[in-house]
Amino acid sequence: MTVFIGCVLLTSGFLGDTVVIDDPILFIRSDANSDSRINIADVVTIVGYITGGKDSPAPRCLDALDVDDGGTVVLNDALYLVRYLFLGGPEPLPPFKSQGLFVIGYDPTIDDLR
Ligand SMILES: [Ca+2]
Ligand SMILES: [Ca+2]
Repeated sequence: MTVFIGCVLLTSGFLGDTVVIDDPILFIRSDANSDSRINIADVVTIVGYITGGKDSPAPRCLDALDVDDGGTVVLNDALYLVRYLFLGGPEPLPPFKSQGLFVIGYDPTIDDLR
């Protein structure tokens, strides 16, 4: 079974069903491709969205792409995530991690992204 809570893929298994809970504002910041993992694929998703790559699927949650919580999705969000993943840079802004574990949450700041 595959379960999406808002923008977050929580589980995948063997039943092949998909459950979507319609709360699009719950997310993990920087999980741009909504697979509940934070890695280079999320950087690729952000760059694909910014450049309008036709092979890039539409992101489920634009807030997740806004890594620096600046209210816009721009190249700096991809660079921020690269710095975090590979150069020891700061963590993405909340909702991201709490006590070392990824957390699903709401955007603490008001912006036009969903
Ligand atoms: Ca991801
Ligand atoms: Ca941003």
